[in-house]
Parts: sequence; C-alpha cells; structure tokens
Amino acid sequence: MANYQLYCFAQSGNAYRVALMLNLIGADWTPIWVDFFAGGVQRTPQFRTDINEMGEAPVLVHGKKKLTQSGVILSYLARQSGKFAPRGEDEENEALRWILFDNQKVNGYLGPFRFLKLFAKPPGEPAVLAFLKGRIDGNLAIVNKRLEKAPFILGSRPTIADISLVGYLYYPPEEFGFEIRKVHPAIGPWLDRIKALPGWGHPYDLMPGHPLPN
Ligand SMILES: N[C@@H](CCC(=O)N[C@@H](CS)C(=O)NCC(=O)O)C(=O)O
Repeated sequence: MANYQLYCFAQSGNAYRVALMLNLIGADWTPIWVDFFAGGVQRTPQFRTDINEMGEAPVLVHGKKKLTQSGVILSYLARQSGKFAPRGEDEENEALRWILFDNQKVNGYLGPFRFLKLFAKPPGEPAVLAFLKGRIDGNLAIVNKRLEKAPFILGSRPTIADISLVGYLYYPPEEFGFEIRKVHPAIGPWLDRIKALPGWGHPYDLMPGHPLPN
C-alpha cells in the first residue's frame, strides 16, 4: 500500500493543492476517487462518520492519521518532508496568512464560481456569478501585486503558500470564461515557475475522474 492515500477528484482545486504537494515532494501516494458529482458521496452519513465529519475532500490518510483541510495537510506534509516549508515563526505566520486568504477569498470564490458556471444544474444565477467574479478579480489583483515584488508569495523560494494559492489556477480558462493571466500579468509567470518545478502535474492528470461522463 502507498505511504499516503488521498481522497480526491480531478475537478477539485482544493484537493489539487494536496495532490500537487505530494507529487512535488516525491511522496509515495495513491488517489482514492470521491464520487462527488453523481454519487454525492461526501454528503453520505458513512463518509461523514468514517472519513471526514466536515463532508469535504481532500482527506489525506497517513498510517493511522486522517487529515483534512488542505491548509492543515500542506503544513503537515511540509513538516514531514522538510520541503516547501516556511522557515521560522514570521514565515510560518505569513504562510498561514496567505493560506487563509486563499481559502476564503481567492480559491474560496473561484471554486464556487467554476462550480456554478460549469457543473451546477441549473447553472448559477447571473447576479451570483457577477458578485463572485467581482470578488475574484479584486482578490487576484492582491495576489498579483504581491507577485510583482518577488517570484513567490513569501519571497525567493516556493512554499506551501504558493501551493495553496494555485489550487484552481491551472484549470482551462474556458472553464471560467475568462483568462486570469491576461488580466493579472504577474500571475502567469508565477504559474509557469511553479509548473517548472520537478514533479509538477496538471490536476486532470494527478487525480481521477476526468472527464466527467455526460
Ligand atoms: N477549505 C477546504 C475546502 C474543501 C472543499 O470545499 N472541498 C469541496 C470539494 S472541491 C467539497 O468537498 N465540498 C463538499 C460539498 O460541497 O458537499 C480545504 O481547503 O480543504
């Protein structure tokens, strides 16, 4: 059995953060597919009792440990591997600050926006999508400004703050209906720098379940 098992599905940028981290640190891991769309497995009492009381993917299993919340999992894997870890208290606080901002305001809006546009039946109301799009543009501009000053979020080297923030950013622009790289010019080169790291993989290659059946 692989060292780590990751409950995930290909369309989940939240789970992608962890799949990407596992690949970048060269971990021995295997995905366990969560039938999120057709099965709604994450909503079943069995999932909530046995796998994650919060009813969410990702979930990382490591021996007897079961970890949820991608920010917690990224911190755990950084400590386990010594890679992409913030160094010292100030950097740890800084990484956590960006991970929380990401979870709530960057990918925290991008994920629901893409879900409502691409997967929801019926699709999201235009007013809701417009609200989310406004928030996404504003918050990506904050990330962009940060990246104008340094190659990575915490400075000269990539950390878990970067790995968290890229959660939904490698999915095809057509899925969002807008091109993030064109609007936020510092974001494209940053995505390319992370893509060049050994072990990088696309979410649709690292996690099972793509494409969805019609
Ligand atoms: N903050 C969480 C977010 C996890 C999350 O929302 N995952 C989605 C899948 S992308 C989920 O499982 N949602 C459950 C549902 O909507 O029923 C993390 O980063 O792990």
